[in-house]
Amino acid sequence: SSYGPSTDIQEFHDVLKSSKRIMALCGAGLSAASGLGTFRGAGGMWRNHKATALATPEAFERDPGLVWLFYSYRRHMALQAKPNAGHYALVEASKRMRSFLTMSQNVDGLSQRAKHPRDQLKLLHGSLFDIKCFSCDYIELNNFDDPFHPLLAIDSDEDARLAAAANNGESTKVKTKPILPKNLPHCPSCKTGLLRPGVVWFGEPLPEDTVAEIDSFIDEDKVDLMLVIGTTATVYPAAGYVDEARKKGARVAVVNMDGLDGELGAASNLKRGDFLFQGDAAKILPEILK
Ligand code: BJW
Ligand code: ZN
Repeated sequence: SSYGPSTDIQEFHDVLKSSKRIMALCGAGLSAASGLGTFRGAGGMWRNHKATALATPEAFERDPGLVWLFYSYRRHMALQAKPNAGHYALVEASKRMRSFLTMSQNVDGLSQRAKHPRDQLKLLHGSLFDIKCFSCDYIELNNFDDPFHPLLAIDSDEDARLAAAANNGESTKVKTKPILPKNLPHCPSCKTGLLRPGVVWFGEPLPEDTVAEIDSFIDEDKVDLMLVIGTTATVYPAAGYVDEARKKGARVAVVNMDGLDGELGAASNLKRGDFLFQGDAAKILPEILK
């Protein structure tokens, strides 16, 4: 309706040009054009498991081998993938506008590989390539071993085929060969804990320093524009930043595939003065951030 969000690129350019402080919240849809799956809707399955059901400490305690195989597949796919034009458009805009803070929920490392200015990129949910101990504080950054451990080698073509079938609604009965926990990689520091991917699972706190840096950016001054890119904005506290930016005066611009359909956190309450660009972020971001 005429009271809904604008889809006018020229109007968005005017807002962008006059914006001094900008934030972006990114999600899995930013990397979709690079060939990586999303969590909800089409793309949210691995073998016969929901991706979100594997992203919990409880799943890891129940079957660490299964959860590791899922992350081994994700590490492999992310390493094979390349940053897309959406990642690069964010990098270019960030270099032009130093008060542009990007918060990414993605763990795939693609923004880093696109050379996003480090101090303007906040990783909310960690990284597939950080390795932590499930029991102690041990952490190793930037481990790109693929596979991470010989037992975690996966047939990525077969997994990709199964994912495509499951996401098509076909029932895929896959029996994943169990891996005994004692055979999984253990912590070099405490020796007893299992190693795990350095991502943030449901029920776990986001990195404290990262949250503090974002809070201080928001507290510092008003925010002019909040971009919500390729995310359903249904996972907290990440999704909460959209409202926090709004409270600081920001207009909201949503870029995603679903538009106003579905049960979207961020796009469901767009108002006059806001923007909605429906489609592929790899195509839209270079156009709107020019
Ligand atoms: C395209 C596209 C294209 C497609 N172009 N677009 C308040 C209320 C209710 C619940 C809670 C609350 N606060 C906390 C909670 C609990 C929970 C939570 O939020 N639950 C909700 C589900 C309700 N939150 C937590 O548990 C968080 N921790 C926490 O709160 O800790 C508190 C604590 C404090 C102190 C001590 C202890 C605890 C942690 C949340 C961690 C989320 N982790 C995951 C997994 C990360 C590892 C991994 O990658 O495996 O993060 S879950 C998963 O969801 C992943 C994602 O980052 C996240 C968001 O998903 P995303 O990116 O939005 O993907 P999708 O699939 O949802 O959306 C894709 C979008 O792309 C769609 O919009 C498409 O249209 C679009 N798209 N193709 C553009 N080509
Ligand atoms: Zn340990």
